[in-house]
Amino acid sequence: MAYVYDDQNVFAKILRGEIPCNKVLETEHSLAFADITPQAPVHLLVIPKGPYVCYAHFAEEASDEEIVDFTRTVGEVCRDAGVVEPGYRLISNARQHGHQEVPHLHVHVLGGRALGPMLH
Ligand code: DGP
Repeated sequence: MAYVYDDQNVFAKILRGEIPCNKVLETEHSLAFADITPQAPVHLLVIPKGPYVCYAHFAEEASDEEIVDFTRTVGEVCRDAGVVEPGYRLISNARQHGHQEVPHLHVHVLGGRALGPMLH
């Protein structure tokens, strides 16, 4: 599938330093920061630095090094945020039916309260 990446999306601007973010962790290939509209006491976003629209795009085109870095960063963010126990939720909304608002792959890390059943 041909993925089209819009480099004017807000996370691309954060990566270029054009708009600020509350950074919690940065690695060679990934960045984690606080969501601007938190839905839970812990609501962080983890993004790869590369120009990937969604998870399927990332899995198809990213290098093994980027994928390992991103996967480990998500885990490290959960650990550092203190949500591994009693638990957390990872969400990655993708494209139209997934209600993705920012077209740069991101994983939401939610925790700090009981989250209830899965979304609609
Ligand atoms: P979604 O694409 O629907 O999975 O969610 C995008 C999330 O990005 C949403 O929870 C709000 C967050 N967000 C949007 N704009 C900004 C921003 O400028 N800074 C930060 N930190 N988060 C943002």
